[in-house]
Amino acid sequence: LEPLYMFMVRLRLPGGVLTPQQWLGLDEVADECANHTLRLTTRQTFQFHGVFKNKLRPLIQKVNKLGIDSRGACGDVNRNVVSNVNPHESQVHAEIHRLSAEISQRLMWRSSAYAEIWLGEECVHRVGEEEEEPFYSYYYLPRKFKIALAVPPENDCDVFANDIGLIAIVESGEIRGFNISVGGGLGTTYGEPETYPRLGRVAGFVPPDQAADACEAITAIQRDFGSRTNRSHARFKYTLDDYGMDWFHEKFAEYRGESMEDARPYHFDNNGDRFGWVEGENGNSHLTLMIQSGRIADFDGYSLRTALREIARVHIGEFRITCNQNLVIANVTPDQKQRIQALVDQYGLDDGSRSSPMKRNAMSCVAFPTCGLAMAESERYLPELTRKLDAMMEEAGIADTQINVRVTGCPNGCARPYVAEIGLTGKALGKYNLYLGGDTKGERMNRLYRENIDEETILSILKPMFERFAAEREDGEGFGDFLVRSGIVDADRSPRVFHEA
Ligand code: SRM
Ligand code: SF4
Repeated sequence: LEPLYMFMVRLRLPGGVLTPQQWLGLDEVADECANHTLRLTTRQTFQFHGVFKNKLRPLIQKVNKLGIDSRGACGDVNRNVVSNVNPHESQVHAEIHRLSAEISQRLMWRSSAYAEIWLGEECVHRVGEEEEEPFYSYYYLPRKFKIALAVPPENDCDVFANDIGLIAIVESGEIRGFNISVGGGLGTTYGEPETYPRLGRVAGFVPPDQAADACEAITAIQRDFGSRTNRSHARFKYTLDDYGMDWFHEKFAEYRGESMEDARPYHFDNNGDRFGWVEGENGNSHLTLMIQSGRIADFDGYSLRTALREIARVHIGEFRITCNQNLVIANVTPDQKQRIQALVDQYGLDDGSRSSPMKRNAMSCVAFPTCGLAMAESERYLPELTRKLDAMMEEAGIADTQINVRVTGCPNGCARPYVAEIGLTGKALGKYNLYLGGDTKGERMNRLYRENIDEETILSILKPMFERFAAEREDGEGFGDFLVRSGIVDADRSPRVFHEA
């Protein structure tokens, strides 16, 4: 008798865009093959949880029929390419989405094993016959690899948390090219100070038609020089810190055949989402809904999954998943807007007006019960934590301030806690490390403030900080910026001090 194996399946969805028909198909898959929920991830795609072994093939086959796959969603390859949702600038977004798909395709492995194993297609290779894998060869990458595209002033994809970040330089509504940041990555291991989160650094600029080639060249540098002997040192961030940026520039010129140009000026405002309706330049409207922790289910008294299914049945535009685990009902024509709004009202969906700015921007990773690496609760803890923080912020008179809170169940950083103003990472059941002092733009990391503390201690640390912030903040100043300016949190962010409380 075989144990009852259960799996998580993650899809590839470059740029996080899907049609209402695809939504309805995935919604059915959640019932037929998984645990009746859909989970939006911090990398703009879906995860299915509770997939029993005998449902794996049917799931992948059904998803494949919808024109979606799970290729490269996990493994030592380039992962789901994420991008800014930015639907109001439709021309720029269309180009960004096209490029996300192109990069994803360019860095995709070619093996026919996927089709053979999961889709039941015939084996096209005989034993002993080599399959051609032009980019990855037989050794793939030393570790996972991540690429993001941002359109300033919005940094909703946390571009600097990625191995490669493309920052669009837009002039007169046209993309003139991309600044390229390299070496972002957040995972770290407790007790191993040689592992650390790191934000990507801007290395230069490339014209738009060279962006995909540049990504391929950079990924190839990591393929050839990333550590193959120490897995916890195998991300690109460590390769860059080992060899240095001058070396990187030399290698880039060698692999690409030409150097990068100097980086162009850009400015980020925020790494959150804009909630509610916005009108796009094409006259259509876009509605961003808050989906707590990205979990789509029919909860007690809140039929979120049913509501989104109803919307998908009438919607003729598309859905866009944000990197903050939220959902955009995009390209709603003027005559459809009322119909969609009626469903939002009927089901009490949160268009941002039903939650505080802190709560609607908060993120958590999955953690228990499905993540095998979790040390503490995260998704199941977030509602309670945000309720308590809301009450404290209300008391301090700062309820309408957006404070960026992110929780994870372990130090791997799946909800990007190290780029939050308040970051919690699980240490043990009910215990977290508290990180403070990130900004609201995804441009500055926080750093460890207190280690291994329970909720009571976390709240007792934050309460006087909220009060001081309320009394002393400057006009428009964020909580993280205040903590740094007032000296409560040190400004040094070098890897050397990151783990020091
Ligand atoms: Fe992650 C591993 C969930 C985004 C860093 N991540 C995992 C696994 C697969 C656990 C495992 O290996 O057994 C988690 C599955 C939990 C579950 O039960 O579903 C998991 N990661 C997630 C998601 C679903 C979090 C979420 O709540 O949305 C995100 C899925 C993204 C996607 O669609 O592809 C997710 N993971 C991230 C991010 C954020 C990002 O990419 O923007 C990071 C930090 C950025 C980075 O990569 O540096 C991240 N996940 C990790 C790491 C640490 C990597 C490292 O360099 O040390 C691991 C562990 C590992 O790879 O060994 C990990
Ligand atoms: Fe699991 Fe840790 Fe990622 Fe949370 S941060 S999903 S606990 S690996």
